[in-house]
Amino acid sequence: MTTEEDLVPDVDSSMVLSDAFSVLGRVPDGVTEGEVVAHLAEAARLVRRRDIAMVRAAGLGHIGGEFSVIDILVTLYLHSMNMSPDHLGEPDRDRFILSKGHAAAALYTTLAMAGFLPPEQLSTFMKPLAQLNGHPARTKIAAVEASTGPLGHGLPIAVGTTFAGRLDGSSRRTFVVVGDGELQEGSNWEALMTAGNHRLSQLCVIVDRNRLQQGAAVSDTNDLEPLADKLRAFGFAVIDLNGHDHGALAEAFRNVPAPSGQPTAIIAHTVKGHPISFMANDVAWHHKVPSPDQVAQALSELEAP
Ligand SMILES: Cc1ncc(C[n+]2csc(CCOP(=O)(O)OP(=O)(O)O)c2C)c(N)n1
Ligand SMILES: [Mg+2]
Repeated sequence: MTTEEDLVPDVDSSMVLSDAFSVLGRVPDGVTEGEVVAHLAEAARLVRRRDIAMVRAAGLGHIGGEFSVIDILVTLYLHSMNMSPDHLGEPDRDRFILSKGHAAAALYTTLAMAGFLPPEQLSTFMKPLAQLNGHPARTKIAAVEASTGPLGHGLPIAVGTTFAGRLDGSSRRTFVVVGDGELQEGSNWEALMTAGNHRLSQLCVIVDRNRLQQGAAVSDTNDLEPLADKLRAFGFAVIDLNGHDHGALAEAFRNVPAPSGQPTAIIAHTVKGHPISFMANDVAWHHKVPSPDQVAQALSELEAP
């Protein structure tokens, strides 16, 4: 079995420059629900195109878990979160933490799509001394709230962040994305217990439920089911949805905080590697680097509809 240490970077720095990147920015106010979904779908398509080129150029990345989470990230940053590049210092703005920090390239590309990073900076991903490290660092990127990468830390930080908002008397919400394999870390369950007991209604935990972790299925490693029942027992209002459905995601995020006064948990059913035919649901693509032919095929599958 291939381990992380066995991977020798196959760097192809010309790759990233060959693919154009248009910054679509936030969904404009006052548009129809259909226009919201169309804007987010186009942004997600462009983010995936850039992401695959970045992973090819850097010779490293976690493309499977990036492609499973991109629709969630794009919906949050371009539509649902009360957060804009010009007002990062605004105390009442929403907060976001990518606990599954290995999907960093997806976060950076989404930040660029939303105007939080200059798009030119994307070509520095994983380069020596670059700010765009393999895992996000809050000391290097203004829009990054917490440094993540070691699994099991982002959700506990998000609980603290939400508590701080309550103490500040702020209406801000904190969104955190955890991987399903990541949920095997015990620290998450301490954090979930705290959030439920204290009814941290401004917290929204999104589980990227792609059913795969590194090298194996979650169910074959340390199963999470019945996950929704567990989260309910910990005091959460639980929503199950398709994590690639921008409309369903936008509606779920709009309903945070839940009227019940509980924290929200969204189990976002996703497909690792979505929507690429040869990557989808294949555990090998957790951190495999595509060959030039595979990049070409993926880009052709990601042509405009
Ligand atoms: C504490 C810790 N242990 C191991 C790793 C190595 N690692 C990186 S990603 C990953 C699998 C994570 O699976 P999951 O949370 O399901 O992520 P996704 O499927 O969304 O990529 C592992 C074991 C790590 N980053 N941190
Ligand atoms: Mg997973």
